[in-house]
Amino acid sequence: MKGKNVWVASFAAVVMIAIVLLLAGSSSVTANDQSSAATSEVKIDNFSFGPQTLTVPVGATVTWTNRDDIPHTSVSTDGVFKSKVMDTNETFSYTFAKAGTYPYYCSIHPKMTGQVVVK
Ligand SMILES: [Cu+2]
Repeated sequence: MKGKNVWVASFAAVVMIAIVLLLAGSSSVTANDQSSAATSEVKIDNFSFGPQTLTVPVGATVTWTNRDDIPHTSVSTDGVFKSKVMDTNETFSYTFAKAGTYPYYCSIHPKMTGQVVVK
C-alpha cells in the first residue's frame, strides 16, 4: 500500500513537470511569433522622430530608439503611453491594442512631435 502511494506520487510529479515544460514551450513560441509579426521602429535623431507619422496594424509594438546624443522622451499627447528619459541608444516600446491616431511629443523638447496611426 505504502509503496504504491510513492509510485503514484512520483508519476504525478513527472506528469506535472511535463505539462509545465509543454506550457512554457508553447507560450514562448507564441510570444516570438507575435513580436516578429508586427514590430515597427521610430528613430530619434537630430531632434526629430522618424518617420514622423508611422502607420502600423492593430497589435503592433512600436519601439523608439534614441540615436541622438541628447536625451529625449516619447510621451503620448493623450496620456496613452509615456517613456522614461532615453539616453543615447536607449529604447522604449509600446504595444498598440486599439485602432486610432496617437500623437506624441518629447517632454524635454515639446516642439519634437510625431504620431502613430494604428489601423
Ligand atoms: Cu527631446
